[in-house]
Amino acid sequence: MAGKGKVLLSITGFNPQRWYELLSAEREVVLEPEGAADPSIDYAVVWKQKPGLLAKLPNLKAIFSIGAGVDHLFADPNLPAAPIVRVVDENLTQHMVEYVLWRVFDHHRQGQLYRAQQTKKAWHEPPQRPAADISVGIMGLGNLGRAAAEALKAAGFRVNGWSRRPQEVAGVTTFSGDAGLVPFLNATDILVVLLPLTEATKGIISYGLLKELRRRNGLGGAVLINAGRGKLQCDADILRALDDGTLKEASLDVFEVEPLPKTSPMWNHPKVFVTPHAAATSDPTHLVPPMLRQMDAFERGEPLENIVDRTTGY
Ligand code: NDP
Ligand code: OXD
Repeated sequence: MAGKGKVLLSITGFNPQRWYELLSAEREVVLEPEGAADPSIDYAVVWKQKPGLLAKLPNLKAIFSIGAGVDHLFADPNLPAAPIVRVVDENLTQHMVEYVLWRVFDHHRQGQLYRAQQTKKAWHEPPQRPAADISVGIMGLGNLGRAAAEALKAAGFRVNGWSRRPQEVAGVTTFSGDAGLVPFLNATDILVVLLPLTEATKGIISYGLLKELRRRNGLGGAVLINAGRGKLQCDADILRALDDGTLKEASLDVFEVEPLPKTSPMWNHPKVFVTPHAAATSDPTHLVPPMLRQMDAFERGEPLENIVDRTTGY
């Protein structure tokens, strides 16, 4: 470990033990609340760190988010200027692709209806449509959105994608920017949200946006799947859209407030499928080795990879 930079580990909301064990196999690691203002700390590995914590580290060289999203970092008004590295990893991407395929297929194959029928012991076969009749639209064509789009295409769906800048994905109809949003929604039956939370995307999933989705397919209504961030959506708008038929169903992995309060009507809503921000869990077994490799490379003078652009916030 001699000559290797020291790491501060600060994880809020779940157990840091495994991260600690894997990081400390190769480097000296201090677990917050130890390490406050320690001048010998070079790197911070964080999830929802306490505001102001990182600004007190005088020699911080890089910040590693243990997730793909970095809005948790920007929630700190005193975030220091050190480069931020986010997760881009095959294992995390595979988890997200599985979640998206699972939820799209469940809505497409009417899982909610069959679960309700089963409770009533009802033997009824509703009409079935092929995947090729359904357009799935993905908001966010980044690392996760692109992989989900490719998997959905391979599964037989028509796929649309929307991003900030124009993007190309083979076999996917792409739209971009403000001008592309309504045409994208008008061509989409099942909306999958894989956007980062930024100033520009906060609250984007509004009632008005959901109204623009297409409703002419064999699903009996439009569907929303959000695995991006909860603050992209307005929970009350989604409930309104479900209750007046603007939306047929929703699968929500993320919520404006997490954990989802016990009083939320989402829990018992017959048209909502809830998962607890579990679409793609960060697994330290897969994510620590590339972090350690990046620290080693950085100390050899090589550039860091997957750095967040502070001007766009993702
Ligand atoms: P990327 O940064 O790779 O991709 C982000 C995509 O969103 C890009 O296509 C980008 O456009 C697009 N985008 C950003 N801002 C806008 C905007 N204002 N208008 C239109 N498009 C926009 O992120 P990832 O794919 O790696 O991750 C996406 C998000 O998924 C994360 O930020 C995180 O919030 C969430 N996530 C959720 C998990 C869960 O378990 N629920 C797990 C992991 C991640 P462009 O291509 O033009 O840059
Ligand atoms: C992430 C997450 O951003 O787990 O990786 O939400």
